[in-house]
Amino acid sequence: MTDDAHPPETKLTTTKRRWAADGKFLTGRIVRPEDERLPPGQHLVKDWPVLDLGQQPIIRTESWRLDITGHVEHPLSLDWAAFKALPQSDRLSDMHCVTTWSRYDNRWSGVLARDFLKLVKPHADAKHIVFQSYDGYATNVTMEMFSAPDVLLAHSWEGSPLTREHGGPVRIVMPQFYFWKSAKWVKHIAFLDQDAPGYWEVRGYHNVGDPWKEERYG
Ligand SMILES: Nc1nc2c(c(=O)[nH]1)N[C@H]1C(S)=C(S)[C@@H](COP(=O)(O)O)O[C@H]1N2
Ligand SMILES: [Mo]
Repeated sequence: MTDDAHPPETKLTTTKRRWAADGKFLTGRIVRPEDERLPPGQHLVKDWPVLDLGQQPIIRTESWRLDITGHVEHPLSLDWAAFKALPQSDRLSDMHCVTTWSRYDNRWSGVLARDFLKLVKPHADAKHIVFQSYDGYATNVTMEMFSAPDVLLAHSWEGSPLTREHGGPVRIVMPQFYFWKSAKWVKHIAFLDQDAPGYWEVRGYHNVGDPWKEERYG
């Protein structure tokens, strides 16, 4: 699928657009108590739900590529061996989905965004980033969001390779934001000097998505 493909509407995408239009799940409780781990309006799950546009692309590591373009000193096209040769790290973090489930203590392995940034060397004007995925999905973040110490380009979860349904071979993990910012099946990272809202951001979701501020819809 190409970057400008338009993923089809499904029952789930239609429902989520309606929830965004209606402001569903908003509690108005956006002051964070110091010892609170669960963001407002969220509930804890032990299993790990699968959410996507209904198409789970099959990408073998042999044909996988990750392209880095835009305002960077070192544009790259990484193959699997090159990606696995980058510095590897682990991070433990919680995930929060805008549909109200949260899951604690997920151990991710992969390349830290901070190490990745040292490699590509973004220009000073690269304040925005868009992740594009093999299923036609896209989501936008700022350089500041991506530079957080817990952000990864993850290839494993709990010590095993990410399954296809959860975005393998490689997905983004941005634990401080609702998980629609954590692009599964990532294939292209574009560094931009202006914002470019992604799939959900143009369909009623918030542009930032901080769960502690209930930034569900925008
Ligand atoms: N490529 C791609 N990434 C995606 C999505 C998608 O549809 N396509 N859905 C997002 C949403 S809305 C959520 S909640 C999480 C879900 O990740 P999971 O299926 O591993 O739980 O993936 C995010 N990343
Ligand atoms: Mo989501």
